[in-house]
Amino acid sequence: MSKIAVLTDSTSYIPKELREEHEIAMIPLNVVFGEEEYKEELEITTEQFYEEMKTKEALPKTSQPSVGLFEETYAKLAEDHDEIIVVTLSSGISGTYQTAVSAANMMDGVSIHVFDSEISCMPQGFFALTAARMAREGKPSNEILERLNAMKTNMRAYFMADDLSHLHRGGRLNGAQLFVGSLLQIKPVLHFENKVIVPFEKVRTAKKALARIEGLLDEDAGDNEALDVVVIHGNRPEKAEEIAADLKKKYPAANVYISYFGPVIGTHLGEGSLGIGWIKPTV
Ligand code: MYR
Repeated sequence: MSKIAVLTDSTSYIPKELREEHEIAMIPLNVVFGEEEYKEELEITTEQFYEEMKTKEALPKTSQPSVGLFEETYAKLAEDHDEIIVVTLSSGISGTYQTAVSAANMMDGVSIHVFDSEISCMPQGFFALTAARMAREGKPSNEILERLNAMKTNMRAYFMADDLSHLHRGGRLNGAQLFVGSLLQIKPVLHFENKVIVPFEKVRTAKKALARIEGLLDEDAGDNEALDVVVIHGNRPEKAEEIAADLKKKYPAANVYISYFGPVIGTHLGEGSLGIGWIKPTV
């Protein structure tokens, strides 16, 4: 039986204990303040990042892992695995997927499958967790990849940024011409379409945006309560706890997780952002 490792990039923000429990390897993206580059999770924590964002003059930037770091990580995993499944954030918002593929093409003696999650954050993590569970059950890589592809149909994530200018500045907001002149006054509900971020609906206040996202979850959940749901926050742990507690009451059979927008995604969404992601069981 082929031994399969699962590797994901840091932007899946799977809480550390859960990631370690499932033996998912992680490769970090970088956040850059002026001349200083930090590997997120390893060299800068999420708390430190939001603190620095408030105090540093230069706004942060982000960068993908280098080909060299991918090669090193693959080589290490290849010491005790025959195959590697790599789950990356959407290729529409980062070059990470392409770099993972280029590095994979340079490796011999290990079979590497790079999967573009077409999303990011903990919804990306749901793909990695499924791959890890199936690998542990001894499923072959083709079956795992088939399941991951099927999951894409059922994956949903809606989010909002408290200050849209970060997304705009980083060039990751498509369809923003709809909002020219009012970027700071509106709180549109955002989502991924064809791998990129687009506004889903124009909403004026954060309260209405959150209510709309919860409404979308409600419509989609129907009677099917066995969902995996995640509340994702940009340095708003209390608010996330409050939303998660409400969701647990509403959907008692659901697995409700709390995750966060870490440094790299926080650079593009800014502090105060909120999102909810979910996936229905996929057969
Ligand atoms: C890079 O420099 O390669 C990383 C670029 C990351 C762009 C992030 C844009 C915001 C993504 C929001 C995801 C929300 C998912 C629920």
